Amino acid sequence: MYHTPIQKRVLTVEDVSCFGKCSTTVALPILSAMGHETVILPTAVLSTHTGGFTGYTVRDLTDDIQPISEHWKKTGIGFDCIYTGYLCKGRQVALVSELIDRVGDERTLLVVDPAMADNGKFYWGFDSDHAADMMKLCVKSAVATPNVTEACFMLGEKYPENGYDRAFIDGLIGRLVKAGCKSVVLTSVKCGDEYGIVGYDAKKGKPFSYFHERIDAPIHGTGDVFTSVMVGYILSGKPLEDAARLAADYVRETVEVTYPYLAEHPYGLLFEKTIWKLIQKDGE
Ligand code: PXL
Repeated sequence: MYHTPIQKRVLTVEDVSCFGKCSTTVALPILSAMGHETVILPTAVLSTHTGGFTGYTVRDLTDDIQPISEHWKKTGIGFDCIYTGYLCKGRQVALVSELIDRVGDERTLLVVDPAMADNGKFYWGFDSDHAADMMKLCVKSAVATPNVTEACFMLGEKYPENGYDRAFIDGLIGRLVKAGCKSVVLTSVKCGDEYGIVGYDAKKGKPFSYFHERIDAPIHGTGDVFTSVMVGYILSGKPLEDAARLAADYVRETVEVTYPYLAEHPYGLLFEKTIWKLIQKDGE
């Protein structure tokens, strides 16, 4: 039951937003379509995600993290990957860090998406203390996937409201690595008319970037779709840069498919229309 030779097993640690497509409700279908076994640890249950909705309910599941993970440890369940996303503010982040030590081992790839902010603003309820906590988790990870806003906030810097250039982005990655991050994939990078990712592969000691023509469609959960697909490809054996490029292509195509329907479907990506492209036959 520990690690299974049949498929890779990935634990997602993030909220369940019952309505609205983000976090667990996109990670599970995507990772399953890509052939991986999924295990979930819901960090909170919300009636909807917090983008564009008001009056949503939030049940914080912080107190369940330790008993659930202790049971897994006793049962001998191991993970090829632990992928953390949206976490609640406060002691939950440290408890997730302890969970990683409890059920992860040297074979477990830790991917941290510090989902907490975008477009220069924190999501509802988050602040600079949470950004500092998320930075600690990113330092622990093998791969961190902040967007530009999250990277700035984790470094205690201001988001450049009036725009930035490529030198700023390269500097941001340099400062994250200097602070202890290993591989980094910076998402939502807007340079001129282009939109894309800039990364650093710590295994290869190599920077990389990948840009597309820009489409302005700020849709909640886009980062979750990106990281889920990237994790899926990494677990299928792709090097980080290839996995990140393929994930960026998938997100780009799915944004294009969603764009005409944004008025009636503003709360998430129409990933169900493109998910078939992620289905992989064994060995691919
Ligand atoms: O990663 C996006 C996300 C995840 N979970 C919740 C959110 C958001 C974005 O707003 O509100 C609850």
